[in-house]
Amino acid sequence: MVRVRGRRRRGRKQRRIKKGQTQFKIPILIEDWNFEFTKFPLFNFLKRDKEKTKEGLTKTRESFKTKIQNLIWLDNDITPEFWTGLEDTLVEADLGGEVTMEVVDNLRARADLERIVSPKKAEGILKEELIKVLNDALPPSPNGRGAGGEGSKPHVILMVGVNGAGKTTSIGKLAHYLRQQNKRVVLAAADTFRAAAIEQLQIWGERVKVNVVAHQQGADPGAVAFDAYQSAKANNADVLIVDTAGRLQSKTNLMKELEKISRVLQKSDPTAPHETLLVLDAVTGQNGLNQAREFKKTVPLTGILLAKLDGTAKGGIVFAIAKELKLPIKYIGTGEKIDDFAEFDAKEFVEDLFEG
Ligand SMILES: Nc1nc2c(ncn2[C@@H]2O[C@H](COP(=O)(O)OP(=O)(O)OP(=O)(O)O)[C@@H](O)[C@H]2O)c(=O)[nH]1
Ligand SMILES: [Mg+2]
Repeated sequence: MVRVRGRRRRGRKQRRIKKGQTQFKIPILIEDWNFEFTKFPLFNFLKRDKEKTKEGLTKTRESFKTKIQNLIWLDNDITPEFWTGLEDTLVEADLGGEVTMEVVDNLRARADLERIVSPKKAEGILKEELIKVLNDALPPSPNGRGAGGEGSKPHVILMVGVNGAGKTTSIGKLAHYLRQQNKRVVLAAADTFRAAAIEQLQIWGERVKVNVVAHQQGADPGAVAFDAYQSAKANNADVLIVDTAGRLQSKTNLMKELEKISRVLQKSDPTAPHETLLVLDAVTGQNGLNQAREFKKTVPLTGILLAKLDGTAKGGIVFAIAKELKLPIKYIGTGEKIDDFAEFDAKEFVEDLFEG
């Protein structure tokens, strides 16, 4: 039995699913998919999007920029202190030892070659080198199309990650983001484990006006994903996003459950899921990177969604993630609100660290 959420608002009492309660499969009638699009001319939305991202990076920028600026105004000439100060700043921003060494070595080599003696001029090259780290590490990933998923409809995105990383919230924000681009979205409440997880996703569904396919708590997540796919297909949806329960990378049985969800989806579309995004909590810094390493060993990840970048001054973790994991950072979360979300752009990210 399946429970399908429409855009109609229902009372809390009605929304709650009690154990053993019968739920009926409701054919989805999707009117008003594009209801609010005219309110958001694309240009305004992109502009607002950029401002929001910049705002979300305030903590990292303030710490990073102040230190860089102090170095730059330290002296008229590049001195040995400049190089050690730069190294410390990059390490403190959580870029990691490997990235820091690469950036500083390249910058030194270029400063020698191009006879750059002033720290102010070195700033421009530093930006270029930082962008290069991201671009070199990240394979180009066309928006919304993962490997093997060319043209698949619905395009299926599986969200995975440890408990509390920000999966469900990010799904809500991503659904909103896609809706603004006239995409039809369906959500699958395949976290049937945590109490109130289904309801949390349904609340997001109502907020962003997309349908949520859910069973009851304790149900098989694979079965939810299967039904959600059928529903998305029947309604000609562009994107299906599957929420999953938080799990530790070390729990083999839970990791196997993710494989099962994928296998079940493949019954409907052998190329699904087209994207498997690991949601990482930026606040956990280098620890998050360890988690990601382990996840990557057992789940075929296609990209990273880095949530809670607003909550840390160590946004430099972006560079360490890119370098180490060699996975595209597809999206970033910069707050708890519906539009605290953006597609990741290497150049803009680096500019945001220096500007403002
Ligand atoms: N500041 C901030 N908070 C966030 C962001 N994304 C998520 N959160 C908060 O992080 C907490 C956990 O978010 P969830 O979306 O429930 O995380 P989850 O990964 O689905 O958690 P489980 O389902 O329990 O594994 C919530 O309080 C969210 O509001 C973000 O980008 N910035
Ligand atoms: Mg969740």
